[in-house]
Amino acid sequence: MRFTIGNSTLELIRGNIVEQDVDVIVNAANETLAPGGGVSGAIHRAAGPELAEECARIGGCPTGEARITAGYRLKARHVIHAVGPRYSGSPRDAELLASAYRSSLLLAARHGLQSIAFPSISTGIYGYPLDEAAPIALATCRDVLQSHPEIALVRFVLFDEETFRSYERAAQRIGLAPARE
Ligand code: AR6
Repeated sequence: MRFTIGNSTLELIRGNIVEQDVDVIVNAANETLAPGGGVSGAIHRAAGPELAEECARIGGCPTGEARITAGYRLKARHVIHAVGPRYSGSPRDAELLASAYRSSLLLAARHGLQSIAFPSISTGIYGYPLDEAAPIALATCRDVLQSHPEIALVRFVLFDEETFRSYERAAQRIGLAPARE
């Protein structure tokens, strides 16, 4: 599914983020930036050990922020490591989740990167309920794209059918405009 936001496109697909041929893929990282399980494990395995070495040199990233590295053996030239919140049920969760997406997009814009692929941050091991996380993810991207038209493409790469459907419903709920084919 594709949506138009100003001059940019926001896309929802089912798939594996490590295979994406975009300028930058986003990793759902933790504060230490050490490779973990989930999407982070998959990205680190595909990129090779140099990725963990560069992450170790950076030395960590607070929740709600993001850091950029090279992509090594990935098709993507860069990886942005975004740290989403562990779900706690407090109102701060939503702020931190939005901040993880916003920080990633602003970092991409600052580096002149025009296409970016996101996983569904925090909705796996970090336990964020999908139907709460999806509208926050999409609305935050819509808001940033409105002031950063130089980012041409934001693609959400959703691993399983349940996640994909939740993002589809969220896109409808927040009223994203379907792209004309
Ligand atoms: N491509 C796209 N999405 C994927 C892939 C993939 N290859 N593999 C898993 N997902 P999670 P979190 C989906 O747990 O909740 C790590 O250990 C997955 O189905 O990877 O932010 C980190 O180091 C889910 O929808 O990230 C942290 O410690 C989504 O990606 C912690 O987990 C996110 O699930 C972060 O937890």
